[in-house]
Amino acid sequence: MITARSTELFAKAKTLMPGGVNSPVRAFGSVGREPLFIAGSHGDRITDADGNEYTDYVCSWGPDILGHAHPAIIEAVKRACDSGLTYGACHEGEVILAEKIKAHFPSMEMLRLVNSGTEAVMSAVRAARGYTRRDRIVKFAGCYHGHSDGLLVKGGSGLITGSIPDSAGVPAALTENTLLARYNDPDSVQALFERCPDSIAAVIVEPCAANMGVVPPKDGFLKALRDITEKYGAILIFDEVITGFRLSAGGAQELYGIKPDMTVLGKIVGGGMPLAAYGGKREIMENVAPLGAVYQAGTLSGNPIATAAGIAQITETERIPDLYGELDRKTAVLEAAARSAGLNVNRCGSLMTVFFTDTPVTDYETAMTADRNGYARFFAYLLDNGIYAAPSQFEAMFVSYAHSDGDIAKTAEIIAHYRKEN
Ligand code: HOZ
Repeated sequence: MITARSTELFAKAKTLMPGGVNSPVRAFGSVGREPLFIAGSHGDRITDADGNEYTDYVCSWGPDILGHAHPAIIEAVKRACDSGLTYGACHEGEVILAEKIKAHFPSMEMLRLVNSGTEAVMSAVRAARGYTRRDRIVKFAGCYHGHSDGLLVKGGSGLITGSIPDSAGVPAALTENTLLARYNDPDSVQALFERCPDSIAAVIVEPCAANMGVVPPKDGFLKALRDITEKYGAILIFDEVITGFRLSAGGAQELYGIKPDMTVLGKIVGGGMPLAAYGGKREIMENVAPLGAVYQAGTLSGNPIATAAGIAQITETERIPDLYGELDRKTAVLEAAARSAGLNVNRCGSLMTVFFTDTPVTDYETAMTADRNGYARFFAYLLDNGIYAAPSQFEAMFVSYAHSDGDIAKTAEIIAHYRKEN
């Protein structure tokens, strides 16, 4: 496979951007290859700058649930562009999208549109602190909630991948109110509340973790978080940036039947454009400016092009009968193939990770037993067979509705023939 143009672009990019990239994991650093530069995408395929085509299981880290360049979304964006790119003022698209989000996530009685998951989480935590008048928050080791200072503590995604669980450049004073608990271990949360019964504002969790690889919640874990936060008057925040509109139309909260106080959405909700949302109980959100004293703002928040893409994508998902059953069925084929090759798989709906460890992965510690070199070999094998998977052991494979049965079968066959000793 010739990748000369990608190599050339990467060489230039490295002189211009740290590591040659605008987000760390895409540098392919942990899989020992050079990144591919993508020139185009369509359906379940991406094409690199040298014209090589791959079946894509990254799907832009989740947003492309209907596949790349979905005609209805592209059309909606083009139409919106004709009316201008940004107003910095109110417009109807914001209202339509907010209404749609609320219809699927009734726990989001009021919400705000922002530009990225990082911004949404940062704002949700601030709203929770403002409402409760408490400073501490609880997060789980291995969960990733974007790159705001207070949440860069034992984070997943690029932080685990790059072995920098606690980022440099974050003053200790900004993380001293971040308490760490163990995923899937309600006792670790209970213990923190017993130590600080009156000062924890919120517990933030990925209801199905997907940034230390996919780690589904054990039975009763989310319910225990609901009970503990209720008992101590703290806010339960579900970070559904990945799981929202992916595990079901109403996200993990609908799938698992647990209602959080606040929710953060990103990725799918923006249809591939930079858009995210945070929201929750009306009494919490009424503290956000201009109604209340919790400040958060943004010139591009609720941008008309991004809202047009989000509305179009959600509308399309609503039109597909049994979308989530289909995604589950397709991903189950890949799971079965990986198991037949003797691989250790975690899957939740259309999210899946093959872990190179014999230990069942249920939290950060067990995820860390995975052999990164083993994953790097698997990644290289897939890439050389025309399959583009996450370039890190600690991310998810994303399956979209555009993945054809033929491509799924082909991928399954390739995975089934993988030998760990390769
Ligand atoms: N945070 C995203 C994955 N969970 C993006 C990773 C990257 O591009 O560095």
